[in-house]
Amino acid sequence: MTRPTPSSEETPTSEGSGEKQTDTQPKSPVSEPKEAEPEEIDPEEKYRQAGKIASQVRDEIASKIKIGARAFDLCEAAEARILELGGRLAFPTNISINEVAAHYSSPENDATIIEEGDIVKLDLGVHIDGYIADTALTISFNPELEKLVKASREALDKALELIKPKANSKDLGKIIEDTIRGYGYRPIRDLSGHQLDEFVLHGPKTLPNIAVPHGVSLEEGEAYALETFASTGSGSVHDTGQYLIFSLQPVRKPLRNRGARDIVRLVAREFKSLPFSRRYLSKHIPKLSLALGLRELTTKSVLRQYSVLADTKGSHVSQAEHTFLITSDGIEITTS
Ligand SMILES: [Co+2]
Repeated sequence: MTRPTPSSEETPTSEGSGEKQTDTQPKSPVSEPKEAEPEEIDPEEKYRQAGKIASQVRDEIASKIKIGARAFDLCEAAEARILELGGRLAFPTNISINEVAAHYSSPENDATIIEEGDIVKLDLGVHIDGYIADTALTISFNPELEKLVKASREALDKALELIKPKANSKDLGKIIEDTIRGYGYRPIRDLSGHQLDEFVLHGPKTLPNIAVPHGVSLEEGEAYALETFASTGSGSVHDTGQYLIFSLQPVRKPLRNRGARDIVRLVAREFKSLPFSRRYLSKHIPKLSLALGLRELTTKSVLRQYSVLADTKGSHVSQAEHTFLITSDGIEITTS
């Protein structure tokens, strides 16, 4: 799941960006190498387990993305399978079609069906005890868009080849942009890959899709999701004003609606600060309470809402994404 770049941010690179919320979330200290209890599995191994489940589910669901398939069924199937394999949801499964680049996760009673000519992005997330795997692929039902699918995939592969301790995000952005432009498309400049941390999906360091003047250094021991977006449109996304994904913010406010209090209790228990879908809530909260509760919580900024993001109408967007760890001698891709 991508990190939108706040419009005030000139270079999508550093801490101190507009997205303060993620910085203030409580971070548990990463486990010290001191005498850990023998039962305790180290974070790297949890990243690996999450990655294994995420890649398996991604590939299984990819084979179910067909003309006539319902977006709702694909989201539900992916999430059920993640849980069945022993993972938890790091964010709701996204099925974003055509000019929609990101953050579309079917609402309850979604009638969206995959049609001939569509280009479909599947983006899913798994965590094991807060250690996240985030991966995406694109399937095209339009032969003319095969090249677009290849462009984001090749950009991702080339950028991954540059990863090692001290790699700079500006070099990644440059090779992503050059590769996608080489195919005659535009990279989406306001979407970025992102650092991962325990129960933190969008960490402070970002990985831009474009060349930027100043980057950040990637360090050994860090985890990232690198995602590339190629577009036949403007290369920029806008908020469509549709909100299907939310996350709980670290604020406490008095709440008037019972639905609002129920939502907070459920989400704090099941997702902590990780994103969740409206579809999930609809299974546990009655319709009217859900509508009133969501309204109060978003108005009071207790919930952050992620708008569905789209490029220009009629354009097409492809995406590719892997999660990786930076090791002493390079990279370990957890979702390959
Ligand atoms: Co992501």
